[in-house]
Amino acid sequence: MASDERVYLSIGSNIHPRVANIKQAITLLSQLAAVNVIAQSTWYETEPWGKRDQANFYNVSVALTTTLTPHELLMELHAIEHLGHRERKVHWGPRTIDLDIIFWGARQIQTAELTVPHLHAAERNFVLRPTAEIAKNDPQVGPQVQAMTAANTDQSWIKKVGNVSE
Ligand code: A4P
Ligand code: MG
Repeated sequence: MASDERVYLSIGSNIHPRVANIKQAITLLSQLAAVNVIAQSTWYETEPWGKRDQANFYNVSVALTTTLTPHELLMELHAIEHLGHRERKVHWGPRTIDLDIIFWGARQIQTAELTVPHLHAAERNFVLRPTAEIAKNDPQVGPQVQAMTAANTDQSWIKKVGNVSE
């Protein structure tokens, strides 16, 4: 049975078709027997963060429970990125699909391959805004998002997308 500890992912794409790329990733996630997707934020279009001379992103956050270990979930996320034709060329550069683990309940994880909370979560509107929407009532993650949001100085724009057609 899945633990009631909630895991939050940030999902992004800035290569056409952005919506289809993200929808495919969420479908593949929800098809994993060991993963239960329980919430999805609204859709946002966001200014590229870090490396600004690239196309705008679409970003959403999702909440899930899972019986997988953090390492096992990361391997599944890489497999989904692979199916989404993700290529690792430029750090913070354009990508068809990117799935990052932002929070894992109250856990602090620091291994060679995984840092949770995500290293840049506290500095990114495109992570904090959608995650706050779905973490409000989570006693483990809600307060973390609130504290990060209060201290966040990110100036990048982020806007809700009413009609996700592309
Ligand atoms: N890794 C460590 N911690 C984590 C974690 N919490 N979740 C390791 C996922 N992966 C984690 O990632 C490199 C390695 O990070 C992984 O193999 C994993 O072991 P990557 O996705 O292959 O490389 P990258 O994308 O070039 O670097 P990085 O640091 O992951 O970039 P980010 O942080 O993913 O940022 N602007 C907007 N508006 N929206 C975006 O979605 N995304 C990025 C990418 C930059 N700017 C953006 C957006
Ligand atoms: Mg990544």
